[in-house]
Amino acid sequence: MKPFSKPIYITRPLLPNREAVYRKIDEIFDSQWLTNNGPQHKQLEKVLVDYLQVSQLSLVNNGTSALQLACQALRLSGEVITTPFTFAATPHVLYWNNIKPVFCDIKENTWNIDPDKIESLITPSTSAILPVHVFGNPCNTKMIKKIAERYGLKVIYDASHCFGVRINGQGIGNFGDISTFSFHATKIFNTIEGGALSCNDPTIKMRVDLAKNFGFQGENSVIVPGINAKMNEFQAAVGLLVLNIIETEVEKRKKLTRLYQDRLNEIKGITFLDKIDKKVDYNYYNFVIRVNKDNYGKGRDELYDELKKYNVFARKYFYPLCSQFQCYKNYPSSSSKNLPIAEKISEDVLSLPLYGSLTDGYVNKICDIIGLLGANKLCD
Ligand code: T4K
Repeated sequence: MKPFSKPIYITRPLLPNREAVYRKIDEIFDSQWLTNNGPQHKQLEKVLVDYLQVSQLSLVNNGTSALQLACQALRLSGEVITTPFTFAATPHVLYWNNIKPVFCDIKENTWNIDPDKIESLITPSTSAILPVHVFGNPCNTKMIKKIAERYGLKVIYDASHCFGVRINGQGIGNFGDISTFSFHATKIFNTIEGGALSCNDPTIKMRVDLAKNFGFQGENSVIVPGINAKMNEFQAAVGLLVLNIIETEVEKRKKLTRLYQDRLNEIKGITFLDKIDKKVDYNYYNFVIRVNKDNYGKGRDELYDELKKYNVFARKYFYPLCSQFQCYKNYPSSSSKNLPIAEKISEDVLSLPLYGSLTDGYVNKICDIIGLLGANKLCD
């Protein structure tokens, strides 16, 4: 089979209509208001409260800042229990807040933090749990809430992958003390770079809004040692336009996901998370497979390398585990003994290209290639 004539990346940004962007730029130029809570920012904040069905929301300049500010607003310290199967930003923000990340293993069937393993990691220094809704699959929020209440811990959900996801019709940003979102170009909803925090408590929102603007309250008073984490007007304007086309994008990705699932079901040794929990409205942000070397005939790394020869640039999210990074690998919680499932999953998973402008034809060809590389082993 011939390689694709151009590179097929893991994702492509969801871009709004170019003319609509030009009109927004005109609006911004006319207003001469470029950042610091301008009209585009105010409008995006307002419409996202409705879209995400949350009571309080603050926009910020990226998802990493959202996590940083969440730790500050909740006054976290000591140790925070989190997952090693996530993007580097999740444990790094703890480190930057002088908090020690404590890594907890994940569940084999969800790839999210395993609530049954959290309690044994709690010490007198633990101040919070920081779970990640990995790849848009919601964590077990009920069990995590129970544990947090029992031990008086805060909960921050890293919902970077979860824009628009709902559980039983309830927006994902309603769980825990704070949820954080990333609006990076590679996410399903983007503001080029950007992010947000949602919460139920207006006092927390007030703390975040102060902290993201140097701690200023009015012109002459600084009441906390804040930072600059503001979203500018151009980013907010792009967000407003992207929001108009997000539903169509989700539908397109859903159809492509179903096609991937139908096709890959035929191939021995390739599995994936089903995303068929009836209680959940998914956003189909990405599509990730798990490769079983014995059954498929090749391991994940070989498949990744071979796909490149066909111009398909899959990604090994999340490998290596955060617990294997140089800066964290000597922590007691990073030991292989503590993280057997996470270590296995991170060696087996591969994210495949998924974005609305990908065609059925491309997905079919990617599946044909995967079938071919697995030595034509079809399911019985
Ligand atoms: N928490 C979690 C769980 C996260 O996953 C992330 C970010 C964060 C927190 C932090 O949020 P931010 O501070 O980033 O808002 C990408 C993204 O940069 C990162 O946002 C994301 N997670 C992570 C999972 O993926 P890279 O370094 O792998 O991206 P990169 O530049 O290799 O791009 C991937 C592919 O996307 C490219 O091969 C091609 C395509 N692409 C990318 C960009 C930037 C485009 O087609 N156009 C583009 O403009 O981290």
